[in-house]
Amino acid sequence: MSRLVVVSNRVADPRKTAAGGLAVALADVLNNTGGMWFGWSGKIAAEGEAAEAVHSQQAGKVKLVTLDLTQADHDAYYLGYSNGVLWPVFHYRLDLADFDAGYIDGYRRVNQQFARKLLPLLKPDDIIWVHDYHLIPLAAELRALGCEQRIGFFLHIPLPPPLMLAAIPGHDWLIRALFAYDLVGFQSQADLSHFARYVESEAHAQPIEPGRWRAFGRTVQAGSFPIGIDVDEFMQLTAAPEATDMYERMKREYSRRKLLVGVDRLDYSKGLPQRLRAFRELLENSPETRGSATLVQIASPSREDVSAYTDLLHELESLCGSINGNFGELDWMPVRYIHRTVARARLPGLYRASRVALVTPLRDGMNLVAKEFIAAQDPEDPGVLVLSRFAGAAEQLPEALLVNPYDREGTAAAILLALQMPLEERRSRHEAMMRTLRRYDVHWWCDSFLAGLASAHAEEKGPTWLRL
Ligand code: GDG
Repeated sequence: MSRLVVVSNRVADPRKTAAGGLAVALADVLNNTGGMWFGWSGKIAAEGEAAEAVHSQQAGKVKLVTLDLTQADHDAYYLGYSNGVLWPVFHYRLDLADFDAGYIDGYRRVNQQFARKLLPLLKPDDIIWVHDYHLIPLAAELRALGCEQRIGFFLHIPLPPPLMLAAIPGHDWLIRALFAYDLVGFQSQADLSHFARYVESEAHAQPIEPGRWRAFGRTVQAGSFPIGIDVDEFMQLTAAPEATDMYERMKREYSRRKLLVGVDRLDYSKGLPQRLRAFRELLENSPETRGSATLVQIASPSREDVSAYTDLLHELESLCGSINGNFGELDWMPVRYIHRTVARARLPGLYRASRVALVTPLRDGMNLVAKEFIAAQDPEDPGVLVLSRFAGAAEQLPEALLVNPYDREGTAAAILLALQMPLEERRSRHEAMMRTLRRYDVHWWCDSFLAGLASAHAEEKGPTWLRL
């Protein structure tokens, strides 16, 4: 069996659990198959020291290989281009993008550095799976160095419509680079259709058959592979002592209340201020919820070195303060806002103790919290998922209460419906969503992507890629 080489911006030890979609999703897969995981160490090389060395470490069956970045490369590649351009634009936030011309050079430089360091570590029949927006040009850089192995790419975040993509200076270069992969995977049909429209209209690619295009002397296959969770593992985690302890404590503490839960990285794509305003609207217009509905909002710290996040942090603190100030009673606080990471083992207990989950991103590739919440429920008395129609998960979970997070009144009305939903309806919606979660779990995601990659034709390698 071919060795799997995973490449992503950050590398996580698959034996440990961590906050963050990719680490959670890949841990299991890598553990079971063995292989290599290559990426940035998270460290900045000391001033004047070239970031040339690679660090290698064995984690069970998996080899972890990392490299350091210089401060300048980190600033341009990570903060600048990845998180200052691609993250906002791909989440439809052109207003937050900083198109500083220097960033794209740093982005390309780091991708070249990754390619140079990875190439000598590869075996001829390796299968390489590159993850996410930080590394879009990696295959093109590897091909330019003569790499002929199969390479797949999965985009964890959404792909915006063609005209929005076209706002990025150098967008043609970026999308052309995707043609160096044998298979490109997206989270949803919507993202795939944006790709199809872009390559046909902007790159004049020729459709060969559904999901297959030819341009720049190469053929690329693309498909929708919605990421799932490990349902069995999450259910086991739900039944484990830490989660049951958490569940019991929350049930005891909130025995007279109805608990709502939100668990997100603190990020503007997650729609947190809009969610809090919808919750305030609920308290204002549905007095029966006062003294009862309690929102526990976990906002785990993330990328706080990016300036847009500081504004968001202040906005959230001020919104929570004003809701609690205006509606709180001596014995009831409407919002519990926690700006810390909660231990993963405790999360399922929190989910299970909650009647409603608010998963209301303005745009999200998939959103695994929605799936974790469903998996943690008691099937006999399950909670209700209020889900943004702009999360990739909405395509798969029509049985959730789908909302437009920009519509404050509509979202508040859906939250009320969720709080009042009869048991029978809660059960039938939950049952339908569990069927989907089981069928399209993380193993399905991994197996179907890798099967697609194995059957994708690696055609016309080489010279075309010498000039990107
Ligand atoms: C990207 C895409 C896509 C959150 N807070 C805590 C915590 N978490 C865990 C959750 C969940 C994960 O982090 C978050 O995953 P999401 O899918 O919601 O979102 P992103 O981090 O933005 O991930 C996303 C994903 O990639 C996978 O492809 O779904 O659309 O944006 O697992 O449980 N975990 C712990 N403490 C916390 O406070 N332990």
